[in-house]
Amino acid sequence: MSPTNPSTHPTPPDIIRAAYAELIVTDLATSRAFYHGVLGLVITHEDDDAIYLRAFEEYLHHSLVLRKGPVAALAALAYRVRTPEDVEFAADYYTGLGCRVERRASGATRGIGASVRVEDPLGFPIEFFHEAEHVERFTRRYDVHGAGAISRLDHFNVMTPDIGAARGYYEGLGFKVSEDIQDEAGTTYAAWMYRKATVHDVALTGGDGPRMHHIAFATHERHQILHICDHLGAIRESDKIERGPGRHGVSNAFYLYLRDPDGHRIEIYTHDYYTGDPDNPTLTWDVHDNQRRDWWGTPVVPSWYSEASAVLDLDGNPRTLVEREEPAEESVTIGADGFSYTREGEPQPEYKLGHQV
Ligand code: 4SX
Ligand code: FE2
Repeated sequence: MSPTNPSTHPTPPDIIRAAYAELIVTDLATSRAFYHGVLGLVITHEDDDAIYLRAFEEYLHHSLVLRKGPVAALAALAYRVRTPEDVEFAADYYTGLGCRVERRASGATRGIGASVRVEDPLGFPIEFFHEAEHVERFTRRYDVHGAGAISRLDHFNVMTPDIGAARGYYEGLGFKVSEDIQDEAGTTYAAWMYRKATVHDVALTGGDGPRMHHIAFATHERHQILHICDHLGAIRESDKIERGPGRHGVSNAFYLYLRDPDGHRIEIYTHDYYTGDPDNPTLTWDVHDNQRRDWWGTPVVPSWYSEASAVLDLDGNPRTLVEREEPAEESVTIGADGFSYTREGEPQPEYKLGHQV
C-alpha cells in the first residue's frame, strides 16, 4: 500500500498560520485593563462572558478571546486553514489519528465560521477554521496606535514532554522545523516549526505537559517593545515583566515576556526572518551554548522554564500532566553545571557553514 493511500493516511488540512487563542481568565475587567489598556489590543466585541480582541493589522474578527471562567487555562489554539474543505480534512485527519473531534457550527465562537475542535495527540485543544468575519483593519490608524503598537499574532508555544514525538506529529501536518535545541546525545529540548514564512507558528518546549507556555504577538519595531516596558514601569506594574527585553538567539527576534493578571505568559516579538523557500535550512543549537536563548547571554529566569498555563479538554476540564522523561533544559543549563559556554574553540553555529562575510 502506498504511503499516500488516503484510506490509511487522510490528507492533512492545509494550515495557513496560527490565528487565534482562547484563554480562560478569572476576571474580565482586570484582563481588559492589561490587554486593551496596556497592550493596546483593539476590542472587536465584549459581553459579560468574553472579550474578543485583535491587533492593529488584523482584519479577522479576533486573534485573542478572553473567556471568563473559574480557573485560568487555555481553552483552544486555532489555526486558519486555506479552504472550507480543509476544515473537513482536519476532521478526517484527526479521526484517523484516533483523536476526539468536535464539529462546531458557524458562530459557536463569535466571528468564526464552521470549524472543528480536536484533542490533539499531545493533549491540546486545537481548532481549525477557514471562514471568519472581517472587521476594520487599523493598519494606518496611527491616531490610535500609541507608542507600543502590536501588529498581529505571531505564534503559539506549547509545553510537551516528548519533543521528538511532537515534532513528528507536526511534520505530519506539513510544518517544517526552522530551528531546534539539542545536546551532544541527540536529546531535543525545543523545536520551532512553521507554516507561514516566518520562524514559527508553533514552538515545542520540552517539559511536563500538555501546558501552554506562551502566545506571542508581533510589533514592527524594537522601540515598541521598549515602550511597553516603560509603560509598565510608569503604572508600577513592572512585576508583569518576566523575562527580557532581549534578543533571542533562536529566531534572532527581539523579545519581551509578560505575565497577564492570571499568569498566562504573553510574548511580544519582532524581527525574525523569512523562511518561505522550500530549502530553508534548519539551524540546530547546542543546549550548552549560553547565547541560544538570549543572544546577549542574559540568563533565562527559572520561572520561564517551570511555569506554564493549564490546558482544558473539550469538556472544559483541566488535563492531567505527563512528565518529561528526558533531561530538563534548566537542569542541564542553569546553575554551576560547568558545561555552558560563550565561545568554544570552534565557531558559533551560524558561522559553521564557512561562508566568508
Ligand atoms: O528563548 S529562545 O531564544 O529559544 C526563543 C523563545 C526564541 C523564539 C521564541 O519565540 C521564543 O519564545
Ligand atoms: Fe515565543
